Amino acid sequence: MISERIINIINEQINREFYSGYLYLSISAYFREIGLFGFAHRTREQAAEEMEHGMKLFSFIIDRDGKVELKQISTPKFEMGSPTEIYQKIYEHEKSITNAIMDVAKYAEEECDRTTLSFIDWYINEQVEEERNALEIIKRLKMFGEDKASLFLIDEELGKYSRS
Ligand code: OFO
Repeated sequence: MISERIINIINEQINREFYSGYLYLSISAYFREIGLFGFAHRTREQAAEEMEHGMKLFSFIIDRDGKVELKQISTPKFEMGSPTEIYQKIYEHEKSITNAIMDVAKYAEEECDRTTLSFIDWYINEQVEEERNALEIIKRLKMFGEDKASLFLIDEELGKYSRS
């Protein structure tokens, strides 16, 4: 039997994942607006991934016979800047998501809820990848700079990203 406390924190996490989707979508729209189509593609794909993360949590609550509560999704308050600045903020955001996932694991541990622990493991591993992805882009932007030629090449590469 899954506790109310765990259901509540997972419902919060559904909201965070969909908010992440909104955040990436807003960034994607901005990149598109300024002509960085590869960056726009990469962040749009990330938005789709975040929606999938939210849906996975949604299904978990249903599978455990819990009550799904869909909370209001806030408008992303995100000041756009240079690609490096944007990716720094993305990295900070992903770290905050990792902390939230760790809280789910902590609650599950406290309650010896093995089912939730095993389920949330996937998210813990996923967050390693999400933080790494943001960091790698930051490192490349810092290494090669943000002049037009470098941005063009990084943009081309990000445009080839595929989730499969
Ligand atoms: Fe980018 O985070 Fe989902 O889990």
